[in-house]
Amino acid sequence: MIRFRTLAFVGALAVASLAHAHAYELGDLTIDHPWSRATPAAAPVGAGYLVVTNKGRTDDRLVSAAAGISAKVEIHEMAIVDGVMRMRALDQGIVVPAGGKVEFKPGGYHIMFIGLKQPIAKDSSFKGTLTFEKAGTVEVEYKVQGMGGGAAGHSGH
Ligand SMILES: [Cu+2]
Repeated sequence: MIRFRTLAFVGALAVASLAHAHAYELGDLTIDHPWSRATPAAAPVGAGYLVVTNKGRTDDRLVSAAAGISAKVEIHEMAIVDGVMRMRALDQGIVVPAGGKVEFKPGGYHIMFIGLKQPIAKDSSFKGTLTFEKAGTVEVEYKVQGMGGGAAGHSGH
């Protein structure tokens, strides 16, 4: 019986992780698993992460992002400048190379939500859009995970 219960548990985990994975197709682009982190009550900013894969033969470019949860949304990069981790807005967006991908992840590229209208709550989700130079605009849903390491990197704001 113990073996049976273990199998049932593993099965439930597999279903849960499938439900958690989500992806969006837009022309030659795939946008994988947009997610965000819960923020403390008074936090002015939050960040979004995802992976964009380009199956096409021409480069594309993420030119802008938007979301209803904040006054402003920017595309940011984290980099070490003079030994200090800083972030900067990428006004030209980010190229998604043909046959390649761009990962937005903690400590690297991220979508920055500036001027949050409400805290980003754990286990919730919110909608946003991503606009690419060639492929156009796609609506995505960011799934919110709990607070955790890496969030401190946003103290630079
Ligand atoms: Cu940022």
